[in-house]
Amino acid sequence: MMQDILHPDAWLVAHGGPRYQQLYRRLETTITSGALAPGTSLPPEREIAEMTGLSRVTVRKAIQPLVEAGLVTQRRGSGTVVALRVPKVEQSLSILTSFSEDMSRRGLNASSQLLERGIFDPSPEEMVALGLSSGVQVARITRLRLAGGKPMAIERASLPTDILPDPALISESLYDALERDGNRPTRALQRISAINLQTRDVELLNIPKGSAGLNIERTSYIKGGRVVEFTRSVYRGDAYDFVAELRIDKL
Ligand code: 16G
Repeated sequence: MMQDILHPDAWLVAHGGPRYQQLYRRLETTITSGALAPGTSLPPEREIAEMTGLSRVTVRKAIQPLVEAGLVTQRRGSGTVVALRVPKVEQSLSILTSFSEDMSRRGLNASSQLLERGIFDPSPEEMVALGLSSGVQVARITRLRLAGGKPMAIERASLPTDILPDPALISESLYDALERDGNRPTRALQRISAINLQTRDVELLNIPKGSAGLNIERTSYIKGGRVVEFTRSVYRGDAYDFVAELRIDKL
């Protein structure tokens, strides 16, 4: 199992950024998705280095942020263990759809109001999420998303500039544009948490101050494992239903 998780074929891509970041993301995804159960021991650094073909220094650099994020704990003598209480529980979504598709499935017409778009210097969060090397810029597109003319969500999408060289060209659906270039995501990880909406957000969404909202963070991948989208969204709490199919683990 560890062999499968760590084998570079499953996660290492040529232009996916520094290898320690790629290994970090692989381990983070495996832990937060529940594929590595709480309490599971990670192999010793030396073995991870062998399985991945990376140096021990690189392996250590990948594991350190997992310790800082509270996803694993390290104790002398017992090595590195997946934390018993992983900070956020993640539900896997069965279908990867765009806002436009979600709304049309509900019989609503999707539209957008542009808040910001262009090429910018990336924030540290964007650099890590998209695996950007230093000195590289990022494409951003921030939109108020409406359904049937009613504001539903504020979405801040960040993409590598070789995937989206000109954000100004996105007029309707981002995923349609990515699809045309053969870069539509095939897999995504999504984190959802509750928030109390900030003044600016309630104004944009046109709902009462103090309303509850959903904070949704989506990291999307294309075939081959490269991250092509990191989007942070704020949804009206009453506007989005999130359905996950659950199955018993093992009989
Ligand atoms: C969804 C995605 C967002 C994606 C957008 C593309 C969530 C939480 N987010 O809203 O990550 O960028 O769809 O929509 O579901 P579009 O193709 O209609 O522009």
